[in-house]
Amino acid sequence: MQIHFKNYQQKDRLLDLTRPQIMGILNFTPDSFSDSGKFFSLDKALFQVERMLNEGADIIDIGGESTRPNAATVTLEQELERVVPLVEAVRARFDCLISVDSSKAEVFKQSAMAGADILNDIRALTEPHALDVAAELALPVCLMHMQGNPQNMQQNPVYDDVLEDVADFLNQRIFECMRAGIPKEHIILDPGFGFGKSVQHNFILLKHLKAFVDSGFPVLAGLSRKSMLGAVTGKPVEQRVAASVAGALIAVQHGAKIIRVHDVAETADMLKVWLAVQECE
Ligand code: 9MG
Repeated sequence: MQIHFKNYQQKDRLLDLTRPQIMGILNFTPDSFSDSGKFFSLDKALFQVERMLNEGADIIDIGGESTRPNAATVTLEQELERVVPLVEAVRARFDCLISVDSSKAEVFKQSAMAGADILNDIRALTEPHALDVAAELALPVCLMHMQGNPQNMQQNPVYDDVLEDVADFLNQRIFECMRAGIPKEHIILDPGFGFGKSVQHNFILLKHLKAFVDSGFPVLAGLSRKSMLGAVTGKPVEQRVAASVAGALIAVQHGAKIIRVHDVAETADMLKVWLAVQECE
């Protein structure tokens, strides 16, 4: 499975999904990359990008809006200020694939002009103009499921049947994307672990991830350090590396093609072991 596309500069790009890809997370938000709580440090962020690439990341996912439960919203101006210069700086220094984690049409547009390759949207292109801009940019898009929004999503998530409800939503978004002119071959699906789901909902989705893989679309899984792992291990976020790697392995084993992670080195080791098993007789 491969996604061929042209970036904004009309350069040929390839998202090669013949083996699972590691997407390294770079949240460029005040809690992660500020100097004395006020200024963002581009140098620190670039150092982190270089480290993730050396450790085995294939894609760097750059976001300027915290999507944690109850996170404050950011304005368009704040998000543009955070994301676009960083995309530009990463593009100037590294030949990796860059995804931009946003929901805003203007952030997608300016990030693509700065060199981003993939649009990663936790709101599945439901914000104003996002669908049309994504279609114009003709980049691969990741459509994620979320019930509610980051401010209220964990209050009391309810589903008739979590697998069916998530699949119905994603099918509807696929339909809308294709109607807007986004080619089927550019669509990536994501059930959205932790986004408006109870611990039980998340584990049902993980156990049955193959149902999404069987749709034929590449599947992205983001479990890294999430509270579903804290719920079963009893560990705080900074001690969830092993649980995150275990979750990523289960996702890959079920056919996920992109794994979104904080802990790149540990995930890369896991993938090497997984690949060795795939490649032997
Ligand atoms: C931005 N972001 C945070 N968690 C995520 C997840 O699970 N999937 C995707 N696609 N993006 C995410």
